[in-house]
Amino acid sequence: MDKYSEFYNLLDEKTRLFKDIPKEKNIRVISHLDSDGICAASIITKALIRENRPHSVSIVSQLKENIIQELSNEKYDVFIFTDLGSGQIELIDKYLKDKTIFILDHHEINDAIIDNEKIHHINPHLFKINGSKEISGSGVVYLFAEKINDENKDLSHIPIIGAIGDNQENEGFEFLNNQILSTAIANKKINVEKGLKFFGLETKPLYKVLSNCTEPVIPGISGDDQKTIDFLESIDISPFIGNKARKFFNLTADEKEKLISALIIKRNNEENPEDILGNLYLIEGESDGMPTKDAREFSTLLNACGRLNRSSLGIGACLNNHNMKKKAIESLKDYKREIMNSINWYDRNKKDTDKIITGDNYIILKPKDQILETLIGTLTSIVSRNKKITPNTFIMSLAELEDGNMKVSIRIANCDNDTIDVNGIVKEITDFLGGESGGHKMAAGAIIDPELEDDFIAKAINIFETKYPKEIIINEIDD
Ligand SMILES: [Mn+2]
Repeated sequence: MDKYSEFYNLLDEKTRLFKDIPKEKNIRVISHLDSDGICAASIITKALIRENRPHSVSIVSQLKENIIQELSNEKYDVFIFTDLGSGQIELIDKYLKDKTIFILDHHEINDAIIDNEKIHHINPHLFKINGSKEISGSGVVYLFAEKINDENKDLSHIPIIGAIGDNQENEGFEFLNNQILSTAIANKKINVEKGLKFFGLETKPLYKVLSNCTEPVIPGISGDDQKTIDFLESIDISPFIGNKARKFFNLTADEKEKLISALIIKRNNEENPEDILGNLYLIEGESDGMPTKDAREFSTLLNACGRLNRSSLGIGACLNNHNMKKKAIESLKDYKREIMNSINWYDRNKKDTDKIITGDNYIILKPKDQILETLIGTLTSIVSRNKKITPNTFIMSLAELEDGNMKVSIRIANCDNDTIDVNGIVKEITDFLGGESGGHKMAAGAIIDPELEDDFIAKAINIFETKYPKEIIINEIDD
């Protein structure tokens, strides 16, 4: 039997066990804060409503030990963890003994593999299926929901939004995501079109979409509004009607074609001039020009709701609750404002050495409680993309969390050196000082005791200066 059949068999077996749970049992759902996690929560919510099963949902940014401990005090017998849990299965086993647990996740399994009559663990990694590329958390939940009730096929577009949120789309999807996509297309939930793959095509002015686009680059246009406007006029496409900027969907079919050809010609010295074209995943039934039309923008919308602690609006938007969808879309403004606040904090405090420490090859931000805690990683990433910062400078932020812990985020500015591994750095420090860490080579983070702040910074600076001295890094680039 191949790995996929084994995975589907496990889903069959676990849904049968799930259906045996008495209908009156109140179910506790815990999901992850990002867009995939919100998609996962939406699918399970709708599936439970369809089964007439009472439930309550919470969204968390990390499933930390204290959260699991608190859950053990709640009067629920059945817990469903979605898009998280596989890395905390030992803690779940420890605190939620005697409870019935379903873990529907796609993250790496760090701890021991536990699967017994109480803990039902569903994760593609159990069958050597790559959960970081082949299926998202919401995808796992969707397959589970589809087996509970065939009607849940009307949710099949949601795991596509989740998978895009988790960066699983790359000129199409891999096998399991593709199976789900086929269901979504067959059920008229998604329409896949080839088109310009620029972000914001549905909602942003066309000239802005083009000038903002640096990946892929459009020579002579990227980064320059005026040149973009001139370019559009030169091919007889008016960027404005009156003083209102046009959006891509406002163009006629002829204009769209003309634009695409002109962009490809502009890119004729690039490696793949046609790289501007890709799959667009358009949600059926959504209006043109709305952030809920294009699955990529929908995913950003959900992420914004999560970061603003308004996940319920994201769930409402996924489940097509008109009012909540409207509020979710309105939240994008607040999200932009919060991001601007955090960028302004950085600009304002560049010279304040209590708040921002600048060294030869590092910049350390200490916003304390001055920016929204869910945006610490986002701010660190934004600073790391600032072209004025020397490539391969470490950007590290330490900020206070509402729960009293301290969050550390670390990135590499304009990184062009793949020997740098920030996950390794963070792990080395937390192994030494204590705390939980995680991430990958280019982006990592930790949760530490705030009392460790100074020690953490000292140790980090020591590693930046001794392991990655500026001369070595720059010499490596020149090679
Ligand atoms: Mn996920």
